[in-house]
Amino acid sequence: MKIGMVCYPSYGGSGVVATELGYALGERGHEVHFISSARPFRLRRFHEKLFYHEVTDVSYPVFKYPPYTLLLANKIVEVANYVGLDLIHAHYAIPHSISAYLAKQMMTKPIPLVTTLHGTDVTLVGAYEEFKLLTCLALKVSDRITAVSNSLARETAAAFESLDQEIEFIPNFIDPSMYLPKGGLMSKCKEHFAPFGEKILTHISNFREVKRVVDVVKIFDLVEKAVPCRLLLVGDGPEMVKVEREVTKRGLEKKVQFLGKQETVQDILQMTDVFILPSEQESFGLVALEAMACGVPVVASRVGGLPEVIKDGETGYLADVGDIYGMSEAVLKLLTDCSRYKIFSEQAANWAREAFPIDRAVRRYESVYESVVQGY
Ligand code: GMT
Repeated sequence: MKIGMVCYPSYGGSGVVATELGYALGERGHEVHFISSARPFRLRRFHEKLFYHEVTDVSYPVFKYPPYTLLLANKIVEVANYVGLDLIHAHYAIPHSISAYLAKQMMTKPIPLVTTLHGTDVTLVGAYEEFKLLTCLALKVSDRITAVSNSLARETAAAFESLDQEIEFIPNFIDPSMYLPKGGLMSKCKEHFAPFGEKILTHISNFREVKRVVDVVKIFDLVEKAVPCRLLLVGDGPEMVKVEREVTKRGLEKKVQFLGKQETVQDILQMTDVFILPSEQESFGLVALEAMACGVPVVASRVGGLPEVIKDGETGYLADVGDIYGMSEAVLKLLTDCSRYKIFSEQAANWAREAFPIDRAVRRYESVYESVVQGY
């Protein structure tokens, strides 16, 4: 099949899911055409079956903002007509499925549309009622809708009661060969960040408010008072200034390292002892899965899809949003009990492999594609 993959290029799980899915589909003989405003950040390795089509930007005096949704629609038609796409897979209803729908009206031969929900579509509607009709349209015109967690599928069905289509749950996934547990081996890198054998806590995100990165610093401060450790903060985003201020206020500058945006996170995860994800909302939490696959237990908030990803009391611990004491106690439970830590670490690596293997997810997407193409 020839698949048009529409996704955000920026630092975030949905782009990672689209890209890894693309590589796996390419390996299975499909042709995958990424259509985005920039090259998706993990689309680096050359593959003969993978293509990238950049949406051209325009700057015209009457446009206060460049009309990205229209430019994307135009690019989708161009690619679909030229290469003969069989279907479009849009990651995010808003704006990608709307652009795809518009594109379909202009195609020489209209093709099916599969929409995958990653969470923010529905929370956006929660925050801005005016998006409800548009999101509803995006879902209605999709030939199939998938969601990355059960909780997101349920939440979407509840938010759009009038929707006839079923929302199919296909969990996010990892390629186990890319995320290997190192069993806390002392690497050169680990020695650099923790020269006296301190424990390493890590957080990776796009530093949006919803990620509650300031909580990460507060949790670290509590933990560090009991066990010598270091905090690695990976990523960048709107909350960065607040986070830096919190680190300074608490006098933690020498113990907290900001690593900025990183393309591959395996090396960082492999030297991590505990991963912290105290988000306000998280439809899945792909980075928590990546951490577990590297044998790193995760301490996170009990929201959205996180309880489906992290087994509370087996592969990590969950606490209520904002419960920094609960989360710091959970981290300490892991750091102060070697045998508990070893069990959790093994369980995390096994669970990530058993429950979220890439092969299973790719086969599920493939069968969704086959059924929409046949029914067209
Ligand atoms: O969370 C973000 O800010 C990024 C966003 C994205 O576009 O990648 O993440 C969403 O999709 C990921 C992949 O399915 C999920 O793992 C994240 O949980 C989800 N984020 C939220 O629900 C807040």
